[in-house]
Amino acid sequence: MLLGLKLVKRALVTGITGQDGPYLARLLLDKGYKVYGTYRRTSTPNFWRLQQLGLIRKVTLIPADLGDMASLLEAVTVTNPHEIYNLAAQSFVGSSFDQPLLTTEIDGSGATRFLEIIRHLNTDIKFYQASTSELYGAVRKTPQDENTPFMPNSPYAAAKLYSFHMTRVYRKAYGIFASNGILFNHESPLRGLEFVTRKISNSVAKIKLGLQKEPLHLGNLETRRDWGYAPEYVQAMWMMMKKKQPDDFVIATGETHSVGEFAEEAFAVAGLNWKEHVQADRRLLRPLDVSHLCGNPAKAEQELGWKPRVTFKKIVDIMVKADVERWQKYLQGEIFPWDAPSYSSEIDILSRTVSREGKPPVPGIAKLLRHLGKG
Ligand code: NAP
Ligand code: F7E
Repeated sequence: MLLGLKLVKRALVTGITGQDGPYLARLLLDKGYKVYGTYRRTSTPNFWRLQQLGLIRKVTLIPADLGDMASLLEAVTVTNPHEIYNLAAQSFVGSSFDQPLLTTEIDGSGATRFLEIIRHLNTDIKFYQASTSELYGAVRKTPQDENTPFMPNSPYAAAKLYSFHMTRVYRKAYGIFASNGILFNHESPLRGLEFVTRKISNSVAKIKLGLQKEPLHLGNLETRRDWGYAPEYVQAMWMMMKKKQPDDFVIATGETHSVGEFAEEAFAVAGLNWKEHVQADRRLLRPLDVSHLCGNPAKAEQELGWKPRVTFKKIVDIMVKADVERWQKYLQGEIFPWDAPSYSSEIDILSRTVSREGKPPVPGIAKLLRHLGKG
């Protein structure tokens, strides 16, 4: 407080168009922050998530690319933030095998660009780095915590290992408030369609509604992940920035499930047997994968007071119901912000099924919605 005026905190969130960015922006707005978010210039704008959460007019958007130092310097200078949340990344592990150098440039060097800007411009700016459970890679110990050795198994993880250490190095060397959140997989209806959970929930919805006849092709069904709920995980990011001292924290649920179990549960939510609809496809296997992740969030519980509440079954339920609802709205001719129309895999269905009369063209939809508690 200064002369009775409350200081409005300013946060700069990179990657505001991704899954986590809008949830974090919503949380920060609720806490009274002025929120700036960076986005990349693309030929087709990608603001559906911000629109879906009703945030597009509440945040100030700044064009910037993590590969372009000038744009980052401009973003920090113009916004003069108290806190930077660096969420932007080429975050799809599969693509990192196809684009290892781009991934290194963005996910590795991107953080260093910000840290250098902070070092030269204003060392009071707090920095959050989106680190990841992928760092554990060829896991040495289960469950994984802040002391478990890292052994990356992908170009993505190797790039994130560099940014993890640079965040730590700038903290130690220059006294910058720079923290790593080592977040395990976290999901939501805003997850990108290429990630396995959303790929499954979207297919379950289409199969249930009769929009997809062919089986769902998946790669490694045995691989295990510790899946949490994204809106809760962004709270942990903010809590890390509130600490007196910067530090690194594992954010996880402590529960682990296989991809097969996720699929089984997701089909069950729609009253379907996954064995009848899922086909293992060797072409979807990665050159190298991470087989077993399970995090220990004890430090976050003790030092941040953060605890996961939404776990596996509930997350699957939320995601399947959200996708069923979207397809159903679409079938009824509603227009709403959504990602499916931008994906080549969905285009055939979209052009086949437009309901001009505003009636569900798929029989049995009312029954399904009752089953899901939506009708
Ligand atoms: P996401 O949905 O893939 O979003 C990534 C964001 O980064 C998007 O806004 C994307 O913009 C932006 N971006 C990509 N390349 C960029 C570039 N060159 N310059 C500027 N922006 C760029 O990822 P997320 O799930 O929200 O994850 C947020 C962060 O946490 C990422 O760093 C990810 O690696 C990390 N992480 C995620 C998880 C998880 O389970 N979700 C777990 C651990 C760590 P466009 O919309 O234009 O593509
Ligand atoms: O894969 C297997 C796949 O792509 C999970 C990112 O947010 O979390 C995410 O990375 C597992 C892998 O996420 C398919 O091989 C099987 O073992 O959903 P995913 P990810 O690779 O765990 C971490 C924490 C991040 O930091 C990342 O940014 O599922 N899997 N079949 C499949 N995966 C995909 N995508 N598609 C399949 O058909």
